[in-house]
Amino acid sequence: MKKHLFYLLLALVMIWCITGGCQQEEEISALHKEVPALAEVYQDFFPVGAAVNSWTIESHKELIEKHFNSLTAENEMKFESIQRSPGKYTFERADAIVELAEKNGMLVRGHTLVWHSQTPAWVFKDEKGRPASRELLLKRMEEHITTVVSRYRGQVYAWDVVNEAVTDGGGPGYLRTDSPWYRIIGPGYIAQAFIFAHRADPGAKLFYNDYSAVDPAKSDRIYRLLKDLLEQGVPVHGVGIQGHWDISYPSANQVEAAIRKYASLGLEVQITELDISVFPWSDRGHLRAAPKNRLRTQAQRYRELFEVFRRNKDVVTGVTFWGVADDRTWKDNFPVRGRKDWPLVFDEEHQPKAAFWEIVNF
Ligand code: HXH
Repeated sequence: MKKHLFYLLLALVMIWCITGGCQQEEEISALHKEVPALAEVYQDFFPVGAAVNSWTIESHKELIEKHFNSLTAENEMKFESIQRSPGKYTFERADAIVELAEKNGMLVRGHTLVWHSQTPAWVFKDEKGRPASRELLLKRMEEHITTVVSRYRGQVYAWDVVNEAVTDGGGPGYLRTDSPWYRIIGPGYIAQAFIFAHRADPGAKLFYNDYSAVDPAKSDRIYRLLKDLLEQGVPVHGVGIQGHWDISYPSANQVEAAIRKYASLGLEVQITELDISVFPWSDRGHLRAAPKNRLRTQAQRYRELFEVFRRNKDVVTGVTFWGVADDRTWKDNFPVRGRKDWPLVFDEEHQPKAAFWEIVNF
């Protein structure tokens, strides 16, 4: 009886196989293999990067190793991660990211040295808890930059030396005045940071990085800052356009105009933190799943933006996504805490989305 059942099963499997059942399996796995590697598709244009963290270098390893040839640490190289308390440097998490990059022959962008955010409060205070003097803060800036940039000399090829120093408007000047770096050192803090970084690694490309960098008014202010720095002979080599965008902003033309404007200063341009939210900025609603129509729109936005990046490959020297796949993105907590977003080109199951196919088929 058992024997009969066995032969019946065997026959069924054979019939299934002859009629193409197992072949279909093969086709599905072949289809899987046919997902092209993003960085290979873009090899004649620019490196394609992703922001990673201590968790995603394990959980998203397969996607990272297949698709990207540049990595940025999402948090692990920020001041608060590397020097949480005075003189106590912790490099383990940053090192792990650099190691993964080296193992795979990938570039590393360093993010970030001088920023008003994610910097411990002690940096701006003296031993007695009073505001630090200009001299003390400059000394600390020099020490931090020299230590971090020297450690990764020859491994980190580009640094976001200063992040988000330009104002969103309102005041008279073009610099953000609510930064303790500005308040204590004065406007010269930016030039100083670039000079210290250049001394520590003369071979590294040094970037100024900011958000809303394609907004006409803010890009005027960023342009003025960069022009001033260049006229003073400060070693600045490029501008990072963060690229935290959404399905209705900004237009491709606006992005292209900003790229050409920065490039007219003789600077390189990189898109350093790209993601495209399915929520327009003013939309504070929640969604349980990613709606098909918004994902279609998102895919079109990705297509037109990558057309701009490719067309400007003479000056666009890198494009980095701020994350790997939709299951883990900072957008789940910004600008609305705890709201799921789907801003990247790989979905929550690590599969390519419509947006992925739009940027690889051109
Ligand atoms: C980036 N800032 C940082 O460069 C990166 O290090 C971080 O991991 C994620 C994003 C983007 C950002 C900038 C300003 C901001 C919030 C996020 O604050 C705003 C407040 C009001 C209106 C607009 C921005």
